[in-house]
Amino acid sequence: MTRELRIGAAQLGPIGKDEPRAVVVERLIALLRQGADAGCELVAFPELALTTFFPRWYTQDVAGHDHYFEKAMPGPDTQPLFDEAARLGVGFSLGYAELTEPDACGDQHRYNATVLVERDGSVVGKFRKVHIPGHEADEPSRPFQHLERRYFEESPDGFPVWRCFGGIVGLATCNDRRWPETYREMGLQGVELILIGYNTPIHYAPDPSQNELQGFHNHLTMQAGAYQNGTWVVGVAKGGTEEGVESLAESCIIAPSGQIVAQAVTTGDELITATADLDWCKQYKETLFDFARYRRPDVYQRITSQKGVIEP
Ligand code: ING
Repeated sequence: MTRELRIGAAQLGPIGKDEPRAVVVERLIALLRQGADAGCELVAFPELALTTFFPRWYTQDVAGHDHYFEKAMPGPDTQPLFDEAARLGVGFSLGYAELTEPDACGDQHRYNATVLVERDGSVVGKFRKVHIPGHEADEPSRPFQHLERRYFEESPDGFPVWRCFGGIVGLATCNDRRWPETYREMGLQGVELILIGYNTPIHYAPDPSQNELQGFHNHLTMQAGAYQNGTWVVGVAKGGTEEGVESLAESCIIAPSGQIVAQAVTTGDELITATADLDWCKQYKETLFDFARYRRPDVYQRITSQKGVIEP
């Protein structure tokens, strides 16, 4: 008996800077219902799925974007999504901007977070984005900014994985997908399904030659991560032209073989689905990528101990 999990990737089109959360949540619920109709048990939503991608704008005060942050998850605006998910018996992952309660020092922290919710509406866990791209200071000469490093702290937590939905599930966010460590950190924990939301502008100001390769790099990184760790990977976009910024769509579901088994064909709200055979993971984890048998951390450490290039 194989462990099959019906999964969905709920791609979102643009969210306007003044779009009320209630309107966005209705869009999310519509996609969740489509997932339920398609037999999905788990639906992944994108990074920062409740609001526009606000790090594209500079504010003098870091708190200037706090109205885009959630102080609780679920909170009043998102409770309807949790309630409908429980009614439908469909779990989900949801990216959002997290503003924490003041800590012992009275400091509040801001993270680019994702919550994982089981089919009964209970919170399984929360992930905070590890690799924060972009820049910290105002760069008004850019056609649009990427100030994630001004508005989000880097996660102190690393990459947890959870036993849920009949397998081992992990989370990552956007720029995390470009770093091989992301997948291997979870691969070493036996992950079988990684859910990754992203907001990726096509134009990359530091090197515009990458613009035309955004779609290639998007799939390249996730397909490699899936194959090299024997895991399913779901990449789900907020795409389309949002507040004048063209962002990559091309959401996809990738098998442990690295093959794309489902891909979005629009740049708007679109659900794609697949039946993930979680036991397919073993065909890679117990052969080519049997870490215990073939991986060599003892050697890797020795190379780094040489401290750089060996000169003639
Ligand atoms: N966005 C982008 C990402 O890593 C980026 C940042 C844009 C990197 C374009 C390279 C090119 O997909 C987020 N939100 O991390």
